[in-house]
Order: sequence, then structure tokens, then C-alpha cells
Amino acid sequence: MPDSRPDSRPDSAPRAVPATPRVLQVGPLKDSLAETLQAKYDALVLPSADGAERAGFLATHGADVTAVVTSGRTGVDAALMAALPALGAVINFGVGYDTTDVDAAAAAGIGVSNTPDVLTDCVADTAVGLLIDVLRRFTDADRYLRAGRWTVDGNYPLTRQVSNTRVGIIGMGRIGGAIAKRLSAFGCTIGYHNRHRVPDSPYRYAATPVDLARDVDVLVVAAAGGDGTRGLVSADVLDALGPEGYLINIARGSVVDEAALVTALQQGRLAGAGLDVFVDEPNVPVELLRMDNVVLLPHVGSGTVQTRAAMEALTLRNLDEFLATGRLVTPVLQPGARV
Ligand code: 8YV
Repeated sequence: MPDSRPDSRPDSAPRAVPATPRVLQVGPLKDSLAETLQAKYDALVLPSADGAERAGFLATHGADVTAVVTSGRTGVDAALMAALPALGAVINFGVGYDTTDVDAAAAAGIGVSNTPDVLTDCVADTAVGLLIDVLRRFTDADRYLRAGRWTVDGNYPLTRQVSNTRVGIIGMGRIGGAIAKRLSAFGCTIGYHNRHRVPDSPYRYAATPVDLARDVDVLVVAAAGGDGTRGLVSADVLDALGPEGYLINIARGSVVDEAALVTALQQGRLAGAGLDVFVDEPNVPVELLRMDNVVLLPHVGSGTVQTRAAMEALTLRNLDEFLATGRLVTPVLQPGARV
């Protein structure tokens, strides 16, 4: 999961001001957010990429669009930015913005915002929930009971203790830190790998993911997605974790070599996995569906009523601030900060 980039670039001239500035919704959004965009901002909705209407829509409206509201599911690529010449800001519902081309945005002076902090607790809760579920096999034990096996086959097999395990966290940002704090209360020993060592961190730093994986029972992935972390959890990392090791991923599917993960699980080279995210959502490798030592969630990390309402409110604060002042409240990149 990404942290905000520092807003350190010098501002430059604003982009062209269209006759009728418009807000554009790109991709599906939470119902109440989409309704507010319609009712309060008279927002346009971009036709889906696979339909024939998109080119005509962009030819008619593209030059009027000053702000896009999107989510990590969809984002805005360089081609869409080029078709929106007056675009000043991409406002992202969600902390992860790996589907938006931030380099192209920076080059064009387009701002990008996300929704940090408000979802940290829920995503960290999800990581800990998955970890407990996978090690104690609660979901599988539930299946066992429902299938009537308790009465026929007797007690469920013994499982792996959670308290006092050694946990490695890849990505020690806000969410990684919140996971570490929770697991410290379980008596776990925490290590981490991060692009940079975190100053004053009480946790042991590992210079590489392999070094981290070698010394832990559970590896938790909490790093931002995108090109910088693609395949960071490689076959070598999974082998370092080993046949008694578990993988938890609440970040982005792209951070893990998913094919290598499937193979390692199939060959018993990994004890189990808890996954909230996948490379090609909502498609999940069919091999995983048949494994009892794997817990699979449909990307629900931040999915509570309270957290999604807070994400929606922060998304709208960014939009309002941009429309009123040309600035963003929680910028990844401020508008006009060209490189
Ligand atoms: C949301 C997320 O599911 O914030 C993120 O990066 O992955 C989740 O909180 C997502 O943003 C909704 O599209």
C-alpha cells in the first residue's frame, strides 16, 4: 500500500481552462459516491473501455473535463490523460493508485490524490484476521463441521499457534506499521523489509525480501503495488519462507509472483496462504479454489461501512478543494507539480 509522495516539485502554469469545467467518473464507484457525483457535481460518466461509445464521448466531452474521480480498480492511464487536455486532478477513492500513471500525470502537471490513513485500521484488521484464519484453519474447520465430519471423523486436526510466531512484513508504511502493532500484542517477533529502513523503528530490518522470509514463520505483504514492487515476492522468497511458512497478502496481487505461489502451494513448499488480493481481480487462479490450506477473500480489506464512508468523505474533500482552490487535501502529487 502506497504512502503519499512528498509534494516537493515546483508549481508551474495551470492547464488550459475549458468553457464548462466538468467532473468525470472513471470506472465503477461506491453507489453513494456515484450518486453524489451525479446530483451535486453533474458529473459525466466515461463509457467502458470495451464499448464503441468511448471515442465519441471523449471527442465530445474530453476537452471539458478538469477533474476525474476514479478508484484503484480502474485508474487513469496515459492515453486517457492525453484525451483529457484540461485535466487538472485524478482523485482516487482508495489508498492504492497503481492503476493511475503517476509519471504521466507528473509530466502533464496533473495532480493525483488518494485516501490514506482512514482505511489503515480496517486493512490491518483484515491482515491479522487472515493470518489467524490461515494458521488456525478456522475457515477449513468451519467447512469440516458443516460437512458433518465432526460427528463422523472426530476432532479436527491440530493447527499452528499464532501467538509468539515470527512475522515478517514487506512494506513498513502506515498499514504495515498498524499490522506490526497488532501482532506485537500477540507476542509476535516482528521483522520487516522496506525500500528504506524506517528511522527509530523497533522492528528488525532485513535488507532483502529473501533475508526477511528466511527468518520468519509468516510473511505479510503490505507494500504498494505498481512497477516498483511487481513480483517482489518471487519464487526465491517463497522458498526462503519454506514448507512451514505462510504468506498473507492484503496489498496488491502484483507484488507476489502468483504463478510461483500456486506452484509452491501445489508442491507443499509452503504451508498455506491468506489472500485478499489477486493479479487479475476478480479472477482467481482456479488451482487455489481447491486448496484447504488457503483462505481467499474478494478484496474486502477496507470494506466496512465505517471505513468506506470515511474514504468517500475524503474523496469528496479532495474534489471540493481542487474545484475551489486547485489544490488537493491528501495529494500523491499536487496539480501543476510538473517534472
Ligand atoms: C479498495 C484498496 O478496495 O484502498 C485501496 O487501495 O485496495 C481498497 O481500499 C479499493 O480502493 C476500492 O476500489
